[in-house]
Amino acid sequence: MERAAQPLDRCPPGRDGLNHLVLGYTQTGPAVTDPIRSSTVSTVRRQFTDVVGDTTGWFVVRAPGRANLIGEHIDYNGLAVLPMAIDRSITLMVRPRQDRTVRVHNIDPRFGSRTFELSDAITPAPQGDWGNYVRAAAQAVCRDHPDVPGLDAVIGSDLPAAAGLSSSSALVVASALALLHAGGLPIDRGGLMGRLAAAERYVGLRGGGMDQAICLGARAGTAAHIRFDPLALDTVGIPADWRFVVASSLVPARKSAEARAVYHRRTEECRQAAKEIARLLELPAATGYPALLARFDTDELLAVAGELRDHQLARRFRHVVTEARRVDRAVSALATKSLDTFGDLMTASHASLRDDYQVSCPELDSLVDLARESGAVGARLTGAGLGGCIIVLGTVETVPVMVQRLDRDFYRGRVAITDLDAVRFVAVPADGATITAS
Ligand code: NG1
Repeated sequence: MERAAQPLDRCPPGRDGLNHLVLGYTQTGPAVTDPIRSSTVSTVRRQFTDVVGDTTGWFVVRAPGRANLIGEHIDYNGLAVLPMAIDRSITLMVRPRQDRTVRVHNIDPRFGSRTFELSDAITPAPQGDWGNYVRAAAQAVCRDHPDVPGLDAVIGSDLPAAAGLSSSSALVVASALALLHAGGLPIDRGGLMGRLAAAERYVGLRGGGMDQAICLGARAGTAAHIRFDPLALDTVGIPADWRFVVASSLVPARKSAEARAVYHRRTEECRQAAKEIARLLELPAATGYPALLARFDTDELLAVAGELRDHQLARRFRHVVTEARRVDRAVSALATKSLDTFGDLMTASHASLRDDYQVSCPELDSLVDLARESGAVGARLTGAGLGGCIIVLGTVETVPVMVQRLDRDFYRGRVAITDLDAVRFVAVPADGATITAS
C-alpha cells in the first residue's frame, strides 16, 4: 500500500499537504487538455466567449465526482471510508473580476445563471437552488480572505446530478479553487478538505467529510482510505484488471426535504445508539464510534447492542460498526488484490444498507441483484442512497456481458440507446481537482 504524506490537517499553512499533487498542481500553457469530455469543454469554451466577452486571464478548474467503493454512512460518525474520484467532473472556465461580484453561468439551460456579491455572510438563495453550492464556497473563502475578488465563470458538467456521485461537493470545491486562484491566493488542499466540508453545510445538509476530501485529494489509479479526526488520506492502488461500473437506478438521489430528513434522522439515530451503548458499557455519554471501536472489537460491541431495547437503534448501530470493519478488510483486500473478497465485502455492505440502515430502494436492489446474477464480483449502492447509483465490481473480461444484461433487463424501455452512456459507465479512478492556467 502506498502511504501519503501526513495527517492533512496538521500540514503547515500554505503547504498543499499532498506532495504528489503539489507537483504540477497548476499547469501552465495554452491548451486545455484535461481528461474531461471534450464536448462539455468545447461548449463551456464557446459559451465563455459569448457570456464573458473579455476573456483576459482565464483559467479552467476541473473537480471530479466520486464513487464510494465502501464505507457508507459512516464518515459523519468519524469512521474511515474508501472512495475514488471518477473521470466525470464539473468544469469551470473562469475570468477574475476587479469588483466583488460573482457571476456564474451554467451551460445546462435547466440551471441558467446566478449572480451575487461576495461577503463573509452571503444570504442563501431558496433551498434547493444550485447556486447555493457556489455561495457556500464563496462565503467560506471570504471568511479566510476578506478581500478576495469576484469572478465570471461558465460551468459545464458531465457528472450526472442527484446521482449519489457527489456533484454538489465537486461544485463547492471547484468554486472555492476558482475564487482562491482568481485572487492569487495560496491553496492548502489539506486544510480545504475540512473547511469545505463545514462550508457545504450552508445548503442545509449536515453531511460528513468524505466528498470534499476525495475531490481534493484523489490520485489517478487509486482509491483513498480516508480517516477523520485527524483527517488523513492514504492512497491504495486499484489493480489494472479490476473494473468499477457505475449504474444509475434512474431514481434521483435528491437532497429534497424527505431525503434530507432521512439523512438527518440517521445521523441522530447513530448518535443516540452510541450513547446507549456507552451507557451499557459505563463509559462517558459522549464516547463516539472511533473510541468505542478502539476499546472493543466489533463482535463485543454487537453483543452489547443485542441488549438494546430499541431494535431499530440496534440495527443502525450494527450497520455502522460492521461497515467500519468491512472498510478495514476492503483496504487489505485491495492492497493484496483479493478481488473476490473485495466483491463480497461490497455485497455485504449493500445488504447492511438495505436491511439495517434502510437507505436502499427497490430499483437499487434490483440493479444489485441483476449485476450479481450476470457475473459481477460485488455490487452495492454508492452515496447516500434512496436512489442514485450502484457501483459494481467486475473485471476486464466480465464487465461487457454484465453491462449488456443491465441494458437488456433494466434500461431497455426506460432509456434511449443514445443516452445509455450517461446512466451506466465504467468509472475510471481519476485525479483530484486541477487548475489549468491560461
Ligand atoms: P452524497 O451521496 O453526495 O449525498 C452524502 C454525504 C457524504 C456521506 C454519504 C453517505 C455530503 C456532501 N455528502 O453523500 O458525506 O455521508 O452521503 O455515505 O454531505
